[in-house]
Amino acid sequence: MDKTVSIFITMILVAGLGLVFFGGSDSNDIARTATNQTMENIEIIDGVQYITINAKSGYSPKLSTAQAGIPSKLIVKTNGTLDCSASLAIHSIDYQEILSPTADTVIDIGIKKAGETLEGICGMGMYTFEIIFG
Ligand SMILES: [Cu+2]
Repeated sequence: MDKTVSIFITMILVAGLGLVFFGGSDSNDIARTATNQTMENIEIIDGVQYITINAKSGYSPKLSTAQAGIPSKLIVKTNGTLDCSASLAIHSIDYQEILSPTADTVIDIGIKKAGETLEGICGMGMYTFEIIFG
């Protein structure tokens, strides 16, 4: 994904979150619905929440909102990924791996509490992604 597009998407996501956090009680439901619609990378199968992150020239989506309180797994998809986004660290769960260039890597992240965030970062610290649980 080119930089302009990913910056644009990030801006939309940040704006959406801003609505959730700062919107009044009346607009909360609308804001939540809008946020949920952008979270096409999250799927719940048999009570397990799967959050998919694509890793290639950075991570996308850079920002996800997921459900707190249910067992969750990250699926990190590489696809011909030869850049450093294949070198992934998630410090909060002591995870650090060099991913295969093309693979779906499943990482158990456990059950998160509301308000917790999980951040992934590439080996060189230039690319990040964040998942907010609520
Ligand atoms: Cu990097």
